[in-house]
Amino acid sequence: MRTDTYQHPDHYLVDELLTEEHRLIRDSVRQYVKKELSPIIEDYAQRAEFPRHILPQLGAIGAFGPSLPAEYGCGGMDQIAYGIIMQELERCDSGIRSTASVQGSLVMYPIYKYGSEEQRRKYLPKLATGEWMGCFGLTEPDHGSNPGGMTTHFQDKGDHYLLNGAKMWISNAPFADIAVVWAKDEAGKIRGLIVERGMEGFTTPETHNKWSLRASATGELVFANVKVPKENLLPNISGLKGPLGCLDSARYGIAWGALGAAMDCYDSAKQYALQRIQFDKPIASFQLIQKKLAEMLTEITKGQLLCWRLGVLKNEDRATTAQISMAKRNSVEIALNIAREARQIHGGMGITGEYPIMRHMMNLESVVTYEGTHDIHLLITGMDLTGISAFR
Ligand code: TGC
Ligand code: FAD
Repeated sequence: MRTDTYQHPDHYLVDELLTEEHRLIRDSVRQYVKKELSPIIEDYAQRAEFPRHILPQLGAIGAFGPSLPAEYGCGGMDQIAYGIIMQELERCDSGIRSTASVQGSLVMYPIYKYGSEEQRRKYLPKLATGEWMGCFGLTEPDHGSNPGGMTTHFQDKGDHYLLNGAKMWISNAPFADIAVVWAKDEAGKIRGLIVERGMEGFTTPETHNKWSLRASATGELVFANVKVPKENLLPNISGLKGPLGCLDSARYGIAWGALGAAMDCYDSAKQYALQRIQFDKPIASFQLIQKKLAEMLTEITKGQLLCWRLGVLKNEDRATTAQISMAKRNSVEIALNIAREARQIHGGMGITGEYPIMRHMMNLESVVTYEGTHDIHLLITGMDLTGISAFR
């Protein structure tokens, strides 16, 4: 069992940009992670198992839908608080952050934003505590980067909808109580439906043999003539902008979160370099090791400032999709680079579960692909600056 000796890097005193409330939230989540998650995460990842017992704990610390309104049992916090919580969770493991960001940004957010008042009251309070868990079904086997091509569809059968199709790579699917599913109606319009576990014809087979996000449960959603009650349609949205709007929120959380993984790798590498003796000296005394650490900290610092500024813009409702894309892409890229450099600093020990490095590195290989791949985010930025879409 690993003792968590993490020390947060803050070279530019970014903490001073946070409010007292932000710092309190950060400290309480960090304390929770150190006490409850860090000691167990490596074992769960090695066993490729999601620690389900932590779900009520994540609910209790406010990790599910923290920036949604308190009247639905949610945190009522601002966007920076949301980012900080995702960062502290991903500092432990991207899979834990994944569970929380899917629940908050991809399940609770669309129910809040696009749902009816009855749907909000029925689902949000239970999702906020973790009593119910949700998943988000957008990606299909043949439609990943291009979700608009989806073939999952439903027909209006008078008193219900009949849903057919399949979704793939769905985080939380194997244990989710509900799924927010994006499917085409008879006119080919994309709509959102809330599908509940237990509905006949709805199954969620688990995806096995992952080398990445091993402590997160991933699965398929299969719909074989599922009768979905009409009141389960999200009434206030139609078109691809529905799911893409949710992605803006989740990608924002990942921008903060991936930096958490980067900071954990950096901190572990720094501590290791100061203790590890070679040629009768700590390896931290060699210029090549210092170069690695200095470059890591420089990228982390730039990332911290980018995320903080994006949080301010998001609080003011001014953050654009392209700004969010840039931050998600940047954070994951630097986190992957930092994980690789940190692995080298740890030498052979870096490949073992004694240190968190390889787990972060493998996790980040999913993070760089989901919520829009690295190249899709580059193209979103390219489209924003040229006005020309290069997707097709
Ligand atoms: P395009 O024609 O550009 O847009 C279609 C409509 O959507 C609007 N729109 C947005 N609205 C809100 N937020 C956004 N971010 C939006 N982006 C676009 C757009 O204005 C348009 O509206 P309207 O009214 O004109 O219809 O769409 P496109 O088909 O060309 O695709 C654009 C592209 C490639 C950027 C988009 O499809 C995309 O982002 N692809 C990546 C797919 C993706 O990110 N999938 C993620 C699946 S969920 C996931 O991975 C969860 S992992 C979670 C975890 O475990 O943490
Ligand atoms: P593809 O779209 O087939 O892309 C393959 C390659 O082609 C990529 O490098 C891509 O950048 C490139 N490419 C594609 N189009 C273009 C283009 N126009 N120009 C240049 N290059 C292009 N989805 C959900 O809906 N819900 C979830 O909860 C969820 N969780 C996930 C969890 C995990 C662990 C993983 C791995 C994925 C998850 N996803 C989820 C799916 C994820 O969003 C998709 O994997 C991602 O959008 C990419 O789709 P794809 O895998 O089909 O790759």
